[in-house]
Amino acid sequence: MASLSAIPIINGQNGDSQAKKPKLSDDNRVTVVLGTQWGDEGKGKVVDLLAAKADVVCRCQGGNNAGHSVHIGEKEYAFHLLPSGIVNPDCTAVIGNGVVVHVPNLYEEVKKNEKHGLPDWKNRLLISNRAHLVFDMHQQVDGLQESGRGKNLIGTTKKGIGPTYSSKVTRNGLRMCDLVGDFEIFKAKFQNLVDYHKRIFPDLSVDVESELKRYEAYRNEIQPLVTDTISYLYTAIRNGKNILIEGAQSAILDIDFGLYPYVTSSNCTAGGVCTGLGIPPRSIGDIYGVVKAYLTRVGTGGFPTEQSNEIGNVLLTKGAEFGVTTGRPRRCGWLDMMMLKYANMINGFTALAITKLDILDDFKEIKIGVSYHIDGKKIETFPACDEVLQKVKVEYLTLPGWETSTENIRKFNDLPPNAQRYIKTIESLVGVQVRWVGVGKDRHSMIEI
Ligand code: 2SA
Ligand code: GDP
Ligand code: MG
Repeated sequence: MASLSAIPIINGQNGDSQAKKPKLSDDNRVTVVLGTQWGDEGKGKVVDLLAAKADVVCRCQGGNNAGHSVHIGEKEYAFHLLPSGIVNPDCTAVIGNGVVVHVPNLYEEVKKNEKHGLPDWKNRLLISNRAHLVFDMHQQVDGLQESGRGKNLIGTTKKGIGPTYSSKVTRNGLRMCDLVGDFEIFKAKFQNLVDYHKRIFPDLSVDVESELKRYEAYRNEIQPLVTDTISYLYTAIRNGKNILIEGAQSAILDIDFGLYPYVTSSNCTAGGVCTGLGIPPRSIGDIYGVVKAYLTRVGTGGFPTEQSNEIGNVLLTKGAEFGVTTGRPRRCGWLDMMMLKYANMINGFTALAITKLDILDDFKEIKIGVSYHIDGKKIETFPACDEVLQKVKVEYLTLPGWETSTENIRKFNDLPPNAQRYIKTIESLVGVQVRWVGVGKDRHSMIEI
């Protein structure tokens, strides 16, 4: 039997090795920012705020269906695949194994943001060798599937997200490690994927040769960025680095917890952080839920608090509620507590950030949906089926508005009393403290409580 002294010390926790190595930390916890509704809550803005203190910022799921905006003075960034925190020049950005990456779209995004002044991204971006590749073929299939759904269309972004996660689960998808590995094997796997899709979609047109040429060129460019992000993050956590995770889409769009089938194809809730980055659950620390002060949805499906009227128009226009990726107008309505409580059950938020309070500035009255009823009976849990959600009647709590601008306010106590009351009502209904309140799109338009 080996003596104890012969066993190598991996953690550097005794003797000389401790003096030479950085202080290792087993209790360092990552911070997570997640959407609580149907997306577009302003996660990008909250991530930008927290990234000021982060060393590493990560995306764990989704792809370039996401659209996260960051406004810094005159500069406007729209991020789809890049973590928004990349705006901080001291941050390393990680695209995790749970993300699906369309390589040409990634380069388009990088180039666009470079023009807006994104500094030195090449030395600060790491992409998981396990991340799956989205091909144009997947985007075509996304469109073909949508057009085949008739009036039951999901309203996807047509970025090929669902078809790529399907390939992943079918186990014939291609990953970053294939792209930067033996290209002959990549070619064979790609041909196999094309053949598979052509059997299902005979109308699909794929120019295999030119696609392969295109990817052969990208291969050299992307190679230095592709790495084992799991061991990178393991080391970063143990070295006490400040790590921030940026969720994309949201709880009610989650493939398991959202209103299936009107969902995206990834886990946008806390579990997706662990599986999408290879981080152990015990390394998760604060989970901040981002809540828009009202509610929006892009895509089809039920929306009990939707306001298809003048109220909805005001929210759409004043809130500039248009898709960051597709430009589609978003459907608008009042805040929904059934939804927020459900999102909190799944994610266990440590605090909330409420954004876009300023968009409610002109309303005389503001409503919050507090319970659902079907045939006069109160429903205790959030429905699993969209068909049920479409039937519910909403009971509202009506609060007085504040009818004055909150845009330049930077302290909670300076907010009009009715605005404070609105925030405190949300806090007590969800049962989670509100830590930030957004009153404008700029980085500085945030009140910390
Ligand atoms: P997909 O493309 O397969 O993920 O679409 C499935 C559903 O998920 C919704 N989805 C989103 N909802 C809100 N915002 C998203 N990002 C963009 C933005 C959307 C845009 O930031 O504005 O530009 O239209 C997003 N991505 C996916 C989608 O509407 C479907 O309901
Ligand atoms: P994300 O997908 O959650 O990052 O959100 P989006 O970027 O898709 O949409 C949120 C929009 O609201 C963006 O245009 C933000 O700049 C904007 N925004 C975020 N917070 C606030 C706020 O407190 N007030 C106002 N007026 N706009 C905000
Ligand atoms: Mg968005």
